[in-house]
Amino acid sequence: MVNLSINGIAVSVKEGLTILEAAEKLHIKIPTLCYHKDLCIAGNCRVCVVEQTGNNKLVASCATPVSEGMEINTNSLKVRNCRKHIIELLLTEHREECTKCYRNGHCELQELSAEFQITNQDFIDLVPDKNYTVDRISPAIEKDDSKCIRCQRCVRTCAEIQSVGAIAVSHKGSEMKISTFFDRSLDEVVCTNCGQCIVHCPTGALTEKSYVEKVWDAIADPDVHVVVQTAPAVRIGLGEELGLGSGTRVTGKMVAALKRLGFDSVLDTDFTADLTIMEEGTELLTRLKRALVDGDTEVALPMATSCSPGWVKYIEHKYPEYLPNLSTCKSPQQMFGALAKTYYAKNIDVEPQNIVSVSIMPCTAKKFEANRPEMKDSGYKDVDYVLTTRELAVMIKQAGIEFEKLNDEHFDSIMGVSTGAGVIFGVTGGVMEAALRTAYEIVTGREVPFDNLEITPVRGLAGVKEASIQITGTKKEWNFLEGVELKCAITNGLQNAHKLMEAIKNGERTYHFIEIMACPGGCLGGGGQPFPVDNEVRLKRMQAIYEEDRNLPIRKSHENPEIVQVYQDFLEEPLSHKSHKLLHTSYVK
Ligand code: HC0
Repeated sequence: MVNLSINGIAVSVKEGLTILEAAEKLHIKIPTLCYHKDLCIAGNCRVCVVEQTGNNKLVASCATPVSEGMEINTNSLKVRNCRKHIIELLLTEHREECTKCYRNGHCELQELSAEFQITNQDFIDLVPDKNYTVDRISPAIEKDDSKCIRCQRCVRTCAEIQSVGAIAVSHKGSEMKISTFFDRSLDEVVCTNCGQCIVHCPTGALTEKSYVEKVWDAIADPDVHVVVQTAPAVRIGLGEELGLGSGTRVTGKMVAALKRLGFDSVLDTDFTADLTIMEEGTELLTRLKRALVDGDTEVALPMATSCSPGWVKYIEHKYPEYLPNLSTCKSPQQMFGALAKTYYAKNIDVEPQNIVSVSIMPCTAKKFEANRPEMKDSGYKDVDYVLTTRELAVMIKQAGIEFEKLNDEHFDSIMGVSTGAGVIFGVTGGVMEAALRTAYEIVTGREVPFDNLEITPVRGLAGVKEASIQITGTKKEWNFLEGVELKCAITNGLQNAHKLMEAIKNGERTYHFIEIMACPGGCLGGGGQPFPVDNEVRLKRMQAIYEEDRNLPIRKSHENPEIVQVYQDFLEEPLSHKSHKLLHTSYVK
């Protein structure tokens, strides 16, 4: 242990901690900008300076380890003046259009300048003299260099968490900027649209492309029927964005709010998550049969999940030779879109061209996915507009809805009933767990032999998880699986996906089925979820998802009555001709 004093208070902390972390133990808050718990230390903004009494040195508290006998002052006159000047200097390079900025009210720089009462400008404003780039080409992410304070949180996120490297530092000194390959648009480089740069950016330099106005226009149009679907992780993120605390479950209030906003049908992506289990599970069993019975050496195993559009883009860029391993299933968002303009349209007797299909997602890559050329199998654009959890919160506030006072309401039917298996899609390991709940019962004809249906090896925030299931007592038609040890792996965050893919490529690991989600923690940690985020927040959201599952009356996809109905009335059976046309696709880079 190391003994030191901070602001005259003695504290004893573990060796290796930084001054910032030691101060946290005393509940002393030191302001930060470039620092983020998810990322390696950069120490480049210096906002966290503190004074080391004795030698009167100013040091960056995020980057300085504690040492025995250290005496630190976090609030001396020298510290306050220095911090204030740093903030003022950052503001000279930052286009201050707070009232017009997407991050107005959620900007860390704005918060600091309010705290330090920066009311005058002692330094020359550099913004008008600089030739800043504003990139609005991508359907998912906008990058405005005039708001950038060069803290490099986005660069570290893209490299460390996602192993993508779409953005990097270019130039030096006052010319230094955050750029892309040859300064091209994010739409033209290896960006996966995951939006992790957005949730880690302290200002409005990186934001999602907003479609809020388009959706308001559609709602106001009497000639169209606006259908909305809500992703699993939105129901445990929306309350947080509206001030209810991390991990608050607000499914019923969310539905009530969507109805008050004027959506004509309020439906659930979790319904098509259940449908994905039927289609993807059947696809996996078909692949296994081809490999194990027919001896087909061409069959691509392990089969990989395909519902995370950030992961799909990653595999296209980084491992194109593994594209055949991707399940051919579209994501639940896109399955929903294709059904909304076919099955659902017919059911409510509305012409598909008069349906506007909106989805609320915790994810920015879903905006990109909806715009992919592959996603028009209904004959129309399957999903017209994608809003993030944050954008939905904006609409709720604009409409003057007192969210916390709303009474719970139910999703409309059909395509509004879902199961616990559908909801756990929103957490890393959830697709795997949902698939195993169903596959086991189909193959053996017996109830899943796990307490409470909870398959714990696939749960948790670890980067790479493995599970294997010994299949015994199969039904006659599945006896080729008797005794087979089904090997699975689960990852979250693209850096972990990279590790897993390398292990597979090098022959170090073999699996039958892998689940990969692009964002840390899975969709609950998506790029469209509330700021700020770290593992503590992700854990609360994860517990909320599992609580949601435990509280649902049906917890296995194949038992969803609306899934049974959609096959009876429309799709016939998993992997049918109609399913193939509407629910499956292939990605060619
Ligand atoms: Fe997800 Fe999804 S679970 S990707 O993370 O599979 O975004 O929440 O909506 O589509 O269902 C995100 C979340 C979804 C889809 C579902 C899947």
